[in-house]
Amino acid sequence: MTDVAAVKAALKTQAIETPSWAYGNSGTRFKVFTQPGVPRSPREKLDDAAKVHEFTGAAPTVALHIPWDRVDDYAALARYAEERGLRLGAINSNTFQDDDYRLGSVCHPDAAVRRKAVAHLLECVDIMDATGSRDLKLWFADGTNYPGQDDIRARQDRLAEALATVHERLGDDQRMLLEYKFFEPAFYATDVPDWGTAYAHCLKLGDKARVVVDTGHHAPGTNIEFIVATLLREGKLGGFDFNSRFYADDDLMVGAADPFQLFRIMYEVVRGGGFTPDVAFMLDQCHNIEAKIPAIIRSVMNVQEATAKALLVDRAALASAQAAGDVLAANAVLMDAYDTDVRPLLAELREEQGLDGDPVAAYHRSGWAAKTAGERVGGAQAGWGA
Ligand code: AOS
Ligand code: ZN
Ligand code: ZN
Repeated sequence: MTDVAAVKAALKTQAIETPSWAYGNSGTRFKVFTQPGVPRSPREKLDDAAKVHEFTGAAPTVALHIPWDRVDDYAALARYAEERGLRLGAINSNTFQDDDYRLGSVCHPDAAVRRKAVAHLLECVDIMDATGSRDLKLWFADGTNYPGQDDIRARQDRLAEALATVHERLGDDQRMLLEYKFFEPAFYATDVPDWGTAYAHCLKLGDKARVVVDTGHHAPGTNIEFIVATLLREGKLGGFDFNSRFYADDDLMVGAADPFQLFRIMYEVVRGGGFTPDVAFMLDQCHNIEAKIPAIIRSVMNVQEATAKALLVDRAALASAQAAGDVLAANAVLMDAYDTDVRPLLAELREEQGLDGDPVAAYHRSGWAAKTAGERVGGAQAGWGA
């Protein structure tokens, strides 16, 4: 038996961070599609994010990307967010867009390029000071395309040195989240390809360094929930970049490709005591062909649904089936939770919070899409191609 009131109370505390870049135009390397009403500035991205929060009640923070969200006054941007009921979330660095980074950034063989990359990361921490953000999210495009191109071990040494400099600069309440990705844009050897490499660096760095799991950054068939369980056990799970993949780093809506995988991940989060603000639930998605705000609302709802199912797992029944070695009964307990239709429970929960039970329908009724399509001309590209 599970306590539905406790499940609801837990769900009310869940916060899902939306990424500023998901509000902008995006595409693949073949074509960036423009959509009407797309934000032209960081402030307009926040206006859209405020709509997602208004209708879901579960998306109070927005991740920024530097330089895509560069402004003169970050404290003023934070105040702008606050006026809309939002806070600025993780600061995402960019050490992949300059010509200088052809052979890497913090792992580059040239010390001058490494200095430039580290200076950018330190600038991101300055921005965190101004915005009040807790997390610096680090994803490095560094790697090599050909065997022998550079020394794999020397690149790890350079990475460790850069990370240590940034870790040293972090304030008491700040953290760095190191993201891994098994390939792309480097095709032979990526410098942070997997959770083990990220974990090894974070372990050496210290308590402010955590691993972030982007659900789209694994080889097909990888058991992501096992990684989540392991990182939680070691106290090193910093958070998630949620999205879905069919093939590579597809950045589709979380829970769209494999809602069962998302449930299994959320179950390990709940089981491992990770359902706390220490583990950041962030989206890292691009909406190339679908309407962006409804897609982001849908994504928030998908995370909520997977979480609700994970919270509904009858842990006592599962433990006794496991202890009895009853394989089928144990599996059935998990599947019973997964097969529960939690949509009525979530609609009820939203209504208790004074929200519409159906956030997508409420958004469509709000007229925001038509209003912005009329007012915003020449929407900005997210800055992200693929
Ligand atoms: C890249 O593949 C990573 O997923 C990054 O987390 C992210 O998409 C990028 O840094 C945008 O900020
Ligand atoms: Zn990511
Ligand atoms: Zn990615």
